[in-house]
Amino acid sequence: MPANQTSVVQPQKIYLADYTPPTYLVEHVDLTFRLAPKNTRVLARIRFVPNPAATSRDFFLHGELLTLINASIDGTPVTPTLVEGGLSCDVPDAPFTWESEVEIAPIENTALDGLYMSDGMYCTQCEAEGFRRITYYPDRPDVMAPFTVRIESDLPVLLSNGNPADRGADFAVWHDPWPKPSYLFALVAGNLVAKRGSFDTMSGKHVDLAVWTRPADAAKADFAVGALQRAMKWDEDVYGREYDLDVFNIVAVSDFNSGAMENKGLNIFNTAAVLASPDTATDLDYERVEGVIAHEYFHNWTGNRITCRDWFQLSLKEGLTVFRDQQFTGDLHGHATKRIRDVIKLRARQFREDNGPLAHNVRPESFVEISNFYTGTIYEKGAEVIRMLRTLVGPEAYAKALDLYFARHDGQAATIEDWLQVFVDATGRDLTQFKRWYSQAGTPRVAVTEDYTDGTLTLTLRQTTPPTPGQTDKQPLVIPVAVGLLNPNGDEVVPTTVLELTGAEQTFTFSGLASRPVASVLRGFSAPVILQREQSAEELAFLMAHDTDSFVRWDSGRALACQVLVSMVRDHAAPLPAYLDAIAATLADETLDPALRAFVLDLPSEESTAQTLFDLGATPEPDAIHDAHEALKNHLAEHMVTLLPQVYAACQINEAYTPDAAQAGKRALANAVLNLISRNDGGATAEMQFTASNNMTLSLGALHSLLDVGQGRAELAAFAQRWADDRLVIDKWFSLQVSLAAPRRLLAVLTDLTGLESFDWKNPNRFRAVFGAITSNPAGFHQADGSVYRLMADWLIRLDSANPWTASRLSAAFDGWRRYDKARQGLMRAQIERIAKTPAISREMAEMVGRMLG
Ligand code: 0A1
Ligand code: ZN
Repeated sequence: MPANQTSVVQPQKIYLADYTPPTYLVEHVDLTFRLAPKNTRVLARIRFVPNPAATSRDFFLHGELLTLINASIDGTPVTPTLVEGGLSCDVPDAPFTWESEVEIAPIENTALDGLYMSDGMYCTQCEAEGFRRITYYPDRPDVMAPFTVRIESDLPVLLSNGNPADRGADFAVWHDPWPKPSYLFALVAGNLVAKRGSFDTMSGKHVDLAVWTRPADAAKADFAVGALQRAMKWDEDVYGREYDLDVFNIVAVSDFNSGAMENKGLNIFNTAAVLASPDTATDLDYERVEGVIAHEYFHNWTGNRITCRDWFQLSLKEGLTVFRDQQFTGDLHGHATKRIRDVIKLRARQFREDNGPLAHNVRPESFVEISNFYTGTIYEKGAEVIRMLRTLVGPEAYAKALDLYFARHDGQAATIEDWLQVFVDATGRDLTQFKRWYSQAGTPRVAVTEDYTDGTLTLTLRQTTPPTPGQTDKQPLVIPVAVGLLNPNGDEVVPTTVLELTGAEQTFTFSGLASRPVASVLRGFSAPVILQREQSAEELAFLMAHDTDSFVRWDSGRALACQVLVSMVRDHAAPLPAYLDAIAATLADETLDPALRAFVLDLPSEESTAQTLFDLGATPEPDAIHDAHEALKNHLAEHMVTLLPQVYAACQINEAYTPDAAQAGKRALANAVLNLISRNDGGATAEMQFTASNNMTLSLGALHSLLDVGQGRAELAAFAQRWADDRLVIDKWFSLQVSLAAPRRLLAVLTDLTGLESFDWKNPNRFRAVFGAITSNPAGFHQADGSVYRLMADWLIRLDSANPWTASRLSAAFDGWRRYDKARQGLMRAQIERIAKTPAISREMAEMVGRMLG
């Protein structure tokens, strides 16, 4: 190792290849909770039976941060051996009943993992390995059992999984008949109110629905009830999946590490992912709330009834459930906008991950902490893999394979192999090569070249995947490339055709053409790849104007914007007139959906321009990139000075607010146009919009535009005052100031914001509002003196001591460190190493920084 490198000790890894079946299975679990903030008692009575498939009879129960009070086997007290991470004990080689009593302190649980408290309410988060902080148990997903839970507390609302079984003045009993792994266990106790609804299933079963909130949030829960009903209906109509309990409860909690959790019959949600009202939530928030509710509900079949054998299979439930929620949102609100939004997210989150030190397989082969693998790769790339599978086999065969999956694996803990096998059995297709998508990391590049001779177009596709950590040798994948051809007059001559690229290089021909066509490639973003294609500005503008595929129309605009930005940064060139004209033409086209026109105005992020430059062999210079983006927006504003106010006027809405796609599209366009108008009028229109707005979409859009042009101080203050009691809105206030701070002011802004009393850093939403927003201000983050790196590292270290889950995911902000100049690399590396060497850093954080340095 070179002298200037420091070694960082990596914590112990576990490997997929080391999987062994559980030694004992569980027939039934009985839990009693005597709730108290500092000393909750948990009594467990667990019926174990030897697993015939096991290779040993060693008995080990996971347990962390538990004080064992007593334990017995079949009524006889035992003294187990306590070891790090759990206990072992001599047990019979026959069925037996284990009983234990432990004490835990939910009020001290700042990690929000296991049983914890939020606003005086008890709640749980057990995925992936939180149940072991509640009681001793084989806390692994392939141990499934029915649970009976008794909660003793004088709090008014006491909830757990399954159906209500008994209720007294100070206790409640719940029974969940469906065998489940411990990660799906949940308990809630608090002073909550319910918005109620109901759903009659396709076989006529009545289900009571409730969304539980703090009393102050009651008015924001109506939308969630409707969203849940829509999700339940859709899963019956499209996947034939029916709900299987008498009740379905959702609880909103302010302190939550993630978006939401699919616990059986008792979903627990971050308030941000479930509450919505027109004056506090944006259109995007509404879409997200509906999507997350659907996602968690869909897990009831893809995750709960069929769960994962081990955590390496995480994408089995997550990739599939994301794909299902994407289909749902597309069906309800339009596939064109949904697809574009999903691709923007995939490229920002997953492509970035795949291109850096944190790249990993959709099915990882080793990890230290599974909590570090709730990633864009497991979720979004996992969903893309399923989308490709559906494209390759077709919708009917996909439906047949899914029916087989549910029939064959209901009640089981399954693997990726099981998943692929149902496709093999339903279609007869060989998926050996396709399976590489699960075992090969990195984003494939697909280079496209074309040749036209005598009425025949030959497309040559060549695939390569760059090396990723620990994986230098990449094999060709099966890549479905959807292609269509247009005549020079804009008519489609060859409709969408899916080319199957399986070799490193392949050619495809289209003959009988009357003239040289324009090829529209990767329609609908048919595979998660980076297209490498030399295209003239004219051709891109042509596709923007004429393609029948809305994704390619939009993406051609993106590709053109990328070219323009790169030449502005590298050559200080003025933006191509062809680009400005194409944008103006799209914006003026009233036949186009306003939502799609809004997307066309949305420039690639500064982060993505940095990656593009890096891919071209240049060292990205964050300030220059920021200046180019600003300059391009100014050029666009100037170029469309008369058009912008016309479009703005045309998308004003006079009816009452609804979050539906038609209204949301108009507001998105109004806000996008306003952003450019502000560059021409110094923010005058935005001030008016801010004052007149009666919904959060337009208020926030106006504030965004004002901050973008260095205005908005008074509006920010008014906003803070008006929403002082609404944490979710104040999160937006924090976020906006960080993401839109002038780069040189970011350090001061962060120092001010983190000094406020309202900066409750232990609340994950508030911490994320500030430090999660930094990545959308790259020129601010990459200040040449390294001051923002240092501040960020200070706060990550601080948060890590309280909440490793949230801290370690936000540490990924440093993952692009090798892309920058030597000075910045050194500064970032120094901070990553400082985190790594901090005494008592969590295993989660140690793994993340270790991988980033590795
Ligand atoms: N299964 C959940 C995601 C989730 C994972 C971990 C958590 O712990 C902090 C919470 C939620 C989902 O996919 O929605
Ligand atoms: Zn999920």
